Amino acid sequence: MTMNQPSLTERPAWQALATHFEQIEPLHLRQLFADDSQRAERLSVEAEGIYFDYSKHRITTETIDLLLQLAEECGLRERIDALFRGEKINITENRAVLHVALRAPREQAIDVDGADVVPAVHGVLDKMAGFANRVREGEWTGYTGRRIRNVVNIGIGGSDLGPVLAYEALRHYSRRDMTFRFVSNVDGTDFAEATQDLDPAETLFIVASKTFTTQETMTNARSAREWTLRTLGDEAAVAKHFVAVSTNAPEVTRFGIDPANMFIFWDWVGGRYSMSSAIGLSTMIAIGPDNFRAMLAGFHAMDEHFRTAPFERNLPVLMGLLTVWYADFFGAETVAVLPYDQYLKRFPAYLQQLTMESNGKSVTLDGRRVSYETSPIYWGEPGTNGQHSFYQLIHQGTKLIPCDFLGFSQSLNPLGEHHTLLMANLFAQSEALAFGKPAAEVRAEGTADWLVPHRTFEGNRPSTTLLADQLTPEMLGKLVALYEHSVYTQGVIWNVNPFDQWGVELGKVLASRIIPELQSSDEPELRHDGSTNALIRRYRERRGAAM
Ligand code: G6Q
Repeated sequence: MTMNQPSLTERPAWQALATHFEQIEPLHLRQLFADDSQRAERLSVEAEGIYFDYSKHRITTETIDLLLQLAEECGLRERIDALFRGEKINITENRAVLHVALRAPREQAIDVDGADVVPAVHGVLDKMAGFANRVREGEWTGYTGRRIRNVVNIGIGGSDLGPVLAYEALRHYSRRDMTFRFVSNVDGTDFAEATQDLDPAETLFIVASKTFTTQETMTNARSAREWTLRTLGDEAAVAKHFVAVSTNAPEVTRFGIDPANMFIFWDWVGGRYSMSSAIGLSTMIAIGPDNFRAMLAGFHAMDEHFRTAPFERNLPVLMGLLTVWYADFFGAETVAVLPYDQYLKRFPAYLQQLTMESNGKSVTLDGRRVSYETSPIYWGEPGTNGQHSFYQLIHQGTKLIPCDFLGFSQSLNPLGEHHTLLMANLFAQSEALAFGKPAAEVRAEGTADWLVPHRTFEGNRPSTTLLADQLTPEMLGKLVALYEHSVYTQGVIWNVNPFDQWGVELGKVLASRIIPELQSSDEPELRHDGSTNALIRRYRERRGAAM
């Protein structure tokens, strides 16, 4: 299915796009809108409660037709079906990729190696719900009988960023009488600051790790156990204050966590695709099982949209293809994600892992070096803060940065005119980026000639606007699934494997070699390069130095 495909750049649609780009590149969005009074209607879609306006992109309907043709030539339809059928599309790890099964309704059947996985998914969800309710209602108590008031999720990467995003995004729906913290960094500061004001007798740790061998997570988990036992004294306290989310039962037991308090998931759930699995346990405790299920329903609705909607009205497909258009034809190196909602402040960080760990690849599925650009760099901050910081570069810098603006018609915290001002800023920014302010207009305002170039806005800077009614749990699920499937679409076009991450291995191996060199009391024999040797020596010399 994926092996020995023709190179992407040899495909007819790719070559047609290359020629077409020459015609599009000089066109200005001002002209494109002036020429077509229906452009906004023509180049916007509404699906699953999201109004997706892509009219402020440097495209025509012909661009979209060619991109859709490219998707067909790359077999996107077949590859989507392969994903949903549970085929082992993660070929370098010989695994199925079935995050969509995590949010499948009870009555659906999805087979992996001949067995339907949906009953097991719902079994875990039910177990999570039972546990979350007991904690929320104060029935699950700590070792001394006090109720749990603090939940600390210990995990990193995919076992951290999803829970953090979901907690922050859905804080409005969360238990306000409980404290939720997230520890990920092996830097002791992370653990120390997260726990310094917490009472161990009222604190539950969720150790979230698919492998249960991740150095950072296990180091933090051991420190958490010491921190707990320092106050509570008895090893038996561990069973009341620690639960695990993992695929590795033997390691969980070895750590001392009661297997009855382990919430499982499966090897067909990739870390960065795991926020709808048991990795979401902290989210479920925070927002409650009903809200969690509403979030899963949102994920599922977008999964179904991706699976069934015709490509020309398919949000993840359009989003993915536009990303390819800018990365490969305009040479845009980044995408800015700009949520006009404070609750989505961690969405850019979440998307950085989802997009860049997935498609930050330079080798095709059949092992050839790509001859085109793959994943752009994703970055961003919530509006309007970004406006007073880096937007200058987006408006007047030398780089082309396609932007995703996200906003909601209704605020969860209506407060005077705040929401009107917030949304006015969103609409103004995409308008300013697209249409700019020509020199003639600046001059006509009486600006001195020498100042005109400085105050001119070229415009023609592309953006998508995603507008929904309200940030509900369901909508969060839809938004995350939208980006997940957009990433898959990109991966299919680029013919890379979005589901492995070999690029994180080398650093781990080298760190494990360096650890004993830093620990050793004798001067170790260093066999690194000159720079690394000198850094290690200096660290060893200076770490004990008086301040
Ligand atoms: C995600 C990656 C990675 C992973 C972490 C944590 O797709 O695989 O970010 O989630 O390395 O791994 P564990 O859950 O096994 O601790």
